[in-house]
Amino acid sequence: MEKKIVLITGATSGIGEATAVLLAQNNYRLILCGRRKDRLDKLAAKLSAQTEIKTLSFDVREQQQVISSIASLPPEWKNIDVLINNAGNAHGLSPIQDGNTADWDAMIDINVKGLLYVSKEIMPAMIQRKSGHIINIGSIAGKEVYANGNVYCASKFAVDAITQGMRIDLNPHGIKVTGIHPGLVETEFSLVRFKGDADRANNVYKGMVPLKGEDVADLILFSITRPAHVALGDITIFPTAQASATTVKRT
Ligand code: NDP
Ligand code: 8X3
Repeated sequence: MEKKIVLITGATSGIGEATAVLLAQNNYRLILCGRRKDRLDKLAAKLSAQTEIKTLSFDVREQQQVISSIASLPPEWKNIDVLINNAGNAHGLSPIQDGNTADWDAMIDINVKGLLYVSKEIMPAMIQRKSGHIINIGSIAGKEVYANGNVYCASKFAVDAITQGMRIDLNPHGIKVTGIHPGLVETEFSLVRFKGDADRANNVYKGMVPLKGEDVADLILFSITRPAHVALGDITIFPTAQASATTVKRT
């Protein structure tokens, strides 16, 4: 059987990178995306012994970059079977009245509009072929609002709504849509949220064992390997120490 093609956004770090590594081991052809070209090149060099890799370096906020990058794929890479909308981050953690508008713009532009821009370029070919699978990485922050999470939570609630909307609108076209909503995963996420403050970032995972990117990658692999008639809808994944956005057992 022909190898499936998977496009992963945010493949330069964390959940996206772990997913790229796992899917390369499982015989998928990969299109790896992110802004940091040096990291994409390094990852492609590491994985190309296992599978065929393409890299696309673009900013999901810039619709023209998204359009031209995806249009630049050669014909043999255009039939994307699985789209993993993973690129995203939190920027800041403050009461809404103290929020930084540049952070608000970043979260809405990347987590929401970026996901839409990428999906818009990939859905038409899936619709034409009457098959495909879109995985949107939401968050527990898209299920529960927590103190100071305000706009990040709003962006992930939007991802949840878009995921549900995609599932309904793409249903006539035979396309699966899965929302994966992780709790605490130790990646570069907190370092980005706290603008490089490593002490503050490490504190998020203090006294508990968080998920690793690999744990979410496992779930993604499980989701895309179900039989044709089985579609996973929404899945929340927590570390064992976590029971809700704010209930975390720490030693
Ligand atoms: P990381 O910071 O480790 O990875 C974020 C990825 O997103 C990077 O590859 C980054 O690539 C990419 N990205 C960020 N901004 C842009 C942009 N403007 N254009 C293109 N790519 C971009 O974090 P995670 O792996 O943890 O995050 C992945 C997803 O998981 C996010 O959507 C996040 O919200 C979600 N999530 C994370 C949780 C956690 O606790 N870590 C929990 C729940 C959900 P580059 O900088 O090279 O562009
Ligand atoms: C990331 C999980 O709880 O830090 O989406 O918002 S949380």
